[in-house]
Amino acid sequence: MLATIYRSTGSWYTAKTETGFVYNTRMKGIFKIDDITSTNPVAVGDIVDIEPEDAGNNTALIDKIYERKNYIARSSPRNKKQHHIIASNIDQALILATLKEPKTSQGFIDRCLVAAEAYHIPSIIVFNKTDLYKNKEWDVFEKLHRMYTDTDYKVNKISMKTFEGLDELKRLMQDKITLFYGHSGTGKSTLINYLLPRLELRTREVSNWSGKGMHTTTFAEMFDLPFGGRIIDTPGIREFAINDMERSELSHYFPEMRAVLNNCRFNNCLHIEEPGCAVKKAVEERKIYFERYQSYYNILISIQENDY
Ligand SMILES: Nc1nc2c(ncn2[C@@H]2O[C@H](COP(=O)(O)OP(=O)(O)O)[C@@H](O)[C@H]2O)c(=O)[nH]1
Ligand SMILES: [Mg+2]
Ligand SMILES: [Zn+2]
Repeated sequence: MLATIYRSTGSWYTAKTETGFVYNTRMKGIFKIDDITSTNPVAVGDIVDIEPEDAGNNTALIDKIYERKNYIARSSPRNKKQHHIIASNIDQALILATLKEPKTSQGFIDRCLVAAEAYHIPSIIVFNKTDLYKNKEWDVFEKLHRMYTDTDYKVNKISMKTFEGLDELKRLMQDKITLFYGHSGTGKSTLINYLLPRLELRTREVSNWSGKGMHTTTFAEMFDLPFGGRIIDTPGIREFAINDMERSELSHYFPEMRAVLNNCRFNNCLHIEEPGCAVKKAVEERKIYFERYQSYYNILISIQENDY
């Protein structure tokens, strides 16, 4: 029976069948699916075959995990070489940002975009709390809007106070699996509470309950949207694994750099001081935004630090 994993709590996984039936599932034996060292074999978003076990308890065994279209991971705090897969089969990442109370830095947005690019997931940048913006914030918004749409990212603006932009946002999310991401205070919970019907919210409260003997190793959780589609919430995840990226890979995850880097004189060009660098030339000619190049440089430096 085909099912999708909605939640993982230790060795148990909540799976929902195509007809909407929910099972508590476990792995049948141990099997390896990806060629990566992962601390968790089953992830939220995985499509699996399940075999119902005990009708009274709604339990089932997972027979098979289908190949993942994509996944996001974070490195394990104990061992940087080990990965914890947060979620899989994602259609798009929604990066929630704010320009006031609190202000999201451009650097943070770019790091999110790079991580999503590395995992082959398209991104939408959503600026929340527009009700708080004054001239100063609108100037920043216009600048960022131009920069990111020029780089072919979708940019939206919403307010959870005035409900500006929410219909358009729902249209973008309809029938898709959207991963929610943003630093705390941006209004992620407010937006999710608005999108989900009451029934889904109740499961949300239950799943966050940390009782005796229950491990709250829930790093991601999927919910059905009433208008079609699903969202994946990532509570408590501060950053996706960007730190195991090779320095030479980084520019490939900036679409505007990816478009020109084949013209660099050296094929191992890091686009810093090398002669004949097509990326730096594009920055000088203002074909690549200097601010994006700056983010590139800052991330590059942070990768170098991780090497030692
Ligand atoms: N003015 C204003 N406040 C908002 C908006 N959205 C959320 N907030 C407030 O921002 C604070 C943080 O929201 P929350 O949803 O908890 O953020 P989270 O940390 O991302 O989950 C709360 O006090 C919300 O009421 C908005 O559009 N406008
Ligand atoms: Mg929250
Ligand atoms: Zn170069």
